[in-house]
Amino acid sequence: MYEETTIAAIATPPGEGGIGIIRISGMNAVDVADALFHAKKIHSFHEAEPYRMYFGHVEKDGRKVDEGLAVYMKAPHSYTGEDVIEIQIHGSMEALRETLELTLESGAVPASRGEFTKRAFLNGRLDLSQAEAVMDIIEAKGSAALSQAESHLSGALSRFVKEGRDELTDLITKLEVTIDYPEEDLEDLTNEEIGRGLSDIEKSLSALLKRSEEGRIIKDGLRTAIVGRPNAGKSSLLNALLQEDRAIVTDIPGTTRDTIEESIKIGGVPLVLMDTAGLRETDNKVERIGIERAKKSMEQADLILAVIDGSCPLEKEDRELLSSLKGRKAMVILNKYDLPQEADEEEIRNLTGSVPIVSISARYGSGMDELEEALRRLTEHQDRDAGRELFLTNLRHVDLVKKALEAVHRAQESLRNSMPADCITVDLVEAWNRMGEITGETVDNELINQIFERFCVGK
Ligand SMILES: Nc1nc2c(ncn2[C@@H]2O[C@H](COP(=O)(O)OP(=O)(O)OP(=O)(O)O)[C@@H](O)[C@H]2O)c(=O)[nH]1
Ligand SMILES: [Mg+2]
Repeated sequence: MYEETTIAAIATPPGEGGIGIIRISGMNAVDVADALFHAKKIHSFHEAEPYRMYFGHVEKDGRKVDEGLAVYMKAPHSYTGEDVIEIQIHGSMEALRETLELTLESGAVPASRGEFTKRAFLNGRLDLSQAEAVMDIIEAKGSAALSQAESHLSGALSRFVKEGRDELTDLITKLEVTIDYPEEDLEDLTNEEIGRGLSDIEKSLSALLKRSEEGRIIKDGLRTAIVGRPNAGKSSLLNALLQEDRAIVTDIPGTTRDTIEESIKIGGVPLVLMDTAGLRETDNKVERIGIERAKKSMEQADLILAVIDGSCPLEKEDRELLSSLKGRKAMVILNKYDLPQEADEEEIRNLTGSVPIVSISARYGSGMDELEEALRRLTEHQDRDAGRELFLTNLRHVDLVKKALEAVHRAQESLRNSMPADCITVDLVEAWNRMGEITGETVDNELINQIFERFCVGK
């Protein structure tokens, strides 16, 4: 067991709720709980049957604080791997605070952020990538992100890392043999095998990185910029998608100045919608800054919704915008469909290529179902793949896989140039170490602390 202290925290979020949970973990969890929770059927949790709920009450100086249930999870078969007791009382901040105070008076210390999960990691209950997945589950913003985090928690990423490292170990061992017995034929044979092995590892790491871009999107949301000329109806579109009056809509061109961000979900995919200032030439300083921001949002966007006022002929700014959509994930939204249409659809098609076009009336809400359907089609593979394939959703992991891949590339280069075996080995060991950092097999304490500081208290 790694720690001698017993920690306690309120595990449920602050605020009022039906139930609130106090979590206690450590060598003295049972004694701490005994000092404050009086179970009806037993005198002490030392007598308790593990994993069974006991009804009772929390008592402070002979006064009943609240009644509730408590469960004892015996080491090592608990979340942290230590003795854990969870006390469920009513979700009253006052009752929870008093109960937590009692645990501290009985010898527990307040848990720091993520300390329960950190103990689980240090006691070998979870590897580092699984511990991080716990955080990702808590923070998941959509069903795709959740299913990916669940798959990391159940060890999909750990298995990928283990297989990769096993293959690397295998290659390193083969190379060691050629170093020890440098007969020529042995080396030729081994080089061919090493080449194949390296290429397999290279392929699987590159494929994982490619999918990781998708991973970021399902986790943080598809950054979706709503852009177009002033008065095209961008803010009206935002409001229609959100089904609330979020952005100011007026008939004065140049109403929106600052970029407004709001999240919605289409299918299982979260979108971060950015309503932006209308694109035009202007002398107004504030508006100009807004337009700069609009352009920046557009550059950074994963998806562009180009709003065109269908009731007027296309203007210079429309044409510029439409031509910039080629090769990007985008959609043209012909707005004001309730008015006679003047914009030339044929020209729009010529300017944009294969970008889908949807006609709507943002003001009256017609065509919104078709728009949502089109958005779903654009984003559906993001949702579909999420359940099946392994993604990286964590930047730390992406960075480590990149570094491992670079090391593999260097090893391939050395092999091509017939460098001595130990030159290749150095890079393979580097790749092996980097992969190990994902699961926490080769990391230092400081990094571990940094990772767990991102957690919430009580987890
Ligand atoms: N008839 C009609 N009018 C619309 C429609 N959508 C928006 N409008 C009107 O067009 C005007 C401009 O709408 P906004 O949503 O503010 O346009 P915007 O693109 O955000 O404009 P800026 O913020 O100035 O860039 C308002 O008077 C809206 O009521 C529509 O579908 N039909
Ligand atoms: Mg606006």
